[in-house]
Amino acid sequence: MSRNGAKTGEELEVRTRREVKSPALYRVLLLNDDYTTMDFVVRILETVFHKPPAEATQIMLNVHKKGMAVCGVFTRDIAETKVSTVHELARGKGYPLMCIMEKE
Ligand code: TYC
Repeated sequence: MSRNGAKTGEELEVRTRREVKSPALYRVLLLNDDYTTMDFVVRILETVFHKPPAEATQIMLNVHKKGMAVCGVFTRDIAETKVSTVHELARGKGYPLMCIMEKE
């Protein structure tokens, strides 16, 4: 602190760097299974992840062939809500579809 009580340039710089730290990001992934229909997964990608139809179909096929695929990257609260929404919609239809999140 300087004599007049104001912060020095160095003190201001430290605070500024802490304030602009960006939030942690999480990948949300869909996992393949043998029971959930392809149409249902495409609908999830369109409605929950706001993917256009062609991209939703491509992501669904990647999950089907490779076992999993990323649907989007979000801050923690939003990623948690996406995972819960997918599970609620899937369980409501009796599908075992699994959705997980992992830190980027
Ligand atoms: N494998 C499923 C089927 O053949 C389709 C599917 C795709 C299931 C993606 C889940 O996350 C998934 N009906």
